[in-house]
Amino acid sequence: MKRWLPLLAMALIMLSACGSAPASAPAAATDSPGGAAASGDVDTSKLSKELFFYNWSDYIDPSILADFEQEYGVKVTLDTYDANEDMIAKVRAGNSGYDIVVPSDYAVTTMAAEGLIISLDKSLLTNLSHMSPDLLNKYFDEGNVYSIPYMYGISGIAYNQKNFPDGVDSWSALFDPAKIAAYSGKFSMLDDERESPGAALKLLGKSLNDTEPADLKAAEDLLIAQKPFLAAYNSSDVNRKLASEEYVIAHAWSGQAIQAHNGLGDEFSGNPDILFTMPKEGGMIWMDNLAILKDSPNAYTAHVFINFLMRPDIAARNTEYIGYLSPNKDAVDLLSQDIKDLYAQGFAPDAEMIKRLEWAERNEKTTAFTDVWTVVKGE
Ligand code: N2P
Repeated sequence: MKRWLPLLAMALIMLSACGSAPASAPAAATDSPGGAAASGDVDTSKLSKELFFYNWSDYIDPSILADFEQEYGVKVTLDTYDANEDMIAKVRAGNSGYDIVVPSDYAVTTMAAEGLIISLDKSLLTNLSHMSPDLLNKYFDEGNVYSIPYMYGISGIAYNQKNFPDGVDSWSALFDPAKIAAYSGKFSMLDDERESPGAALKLLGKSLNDTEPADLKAAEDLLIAQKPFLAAYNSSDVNRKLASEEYVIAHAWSGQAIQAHNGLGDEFSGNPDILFTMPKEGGMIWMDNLAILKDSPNAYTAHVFINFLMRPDIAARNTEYIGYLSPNKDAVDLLSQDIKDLYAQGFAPDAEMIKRLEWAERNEKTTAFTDVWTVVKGE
């Protein structure tokens, strides 16, 4: 188990070797001798009273917002979403009132191309030096011009080991009518136009970025055949429904599975029978990133908040709470043995698993996923 961290580091280096520019030197700390001592280099006179954070659900330890308020006197209002497309639609409409959003990799590309997010002021992001170089400069935002890694994770299958004593090893556990008939109404798929079509494409032995019409049609057919057996498309409380045993198996994000296993703060208690696996056909790896909106009224304060989230003690506490993976190397050093053990049990990729993982890309053809999803959801 102690071998997990070096393996993961090695795997990430392998991943970054294909497709990423070399990491740039971390931003130097700003030199401001006259800066307010209590809060590092922060000019407290420039802070707003409030900050509006639009983040995925169950994706931050609430005590961190309280700590930021206590330290800087800024009240953070949190609203949540469960899909990149929902968040982007709200922001695109204008005047969302939000300062900070958390797009995944391919969604950073979309938002930057549409001018929805600003170039970050790196002189305010002194804690960039704590980030893992292999997780900066990724294909979706080379140079991290628009975004800073928040958390990363993988999309696989969470299941209750009481119902699956021999484990689960294939996406067929969620698609094969001969299997899913036995747990009809007790399983869910992620409510996400890239995730669920992506899982169907993996079962077909294809790339989750495949936009060949015949392959997309085959994926669509699999999803339509699955639909009568599903309890729901669910990205929002699959963690709770696995923990309560309303579901016996589900397509889930790795952190949702850890939350189902461990519980989530005061929100709900965990169920140690919930385990997580990456099917042999492979699946998605992704990273969610902090970005500041073009129409953010509080951009200075938003930078201060992002820098706060990169403080290793804060990032480590957040990671322990939500169970995803931290792109902050100095936070990883602070993690408990308990969470490292879960990572080693399959809730995080090791060098072997990483070979089966793919990142979602955005290009002129990937709008086809919206069409597939519209058809499937409309059935
Ligand atoms: C947390 C959402 C994880 C984000 N509920 C998946 N990209």
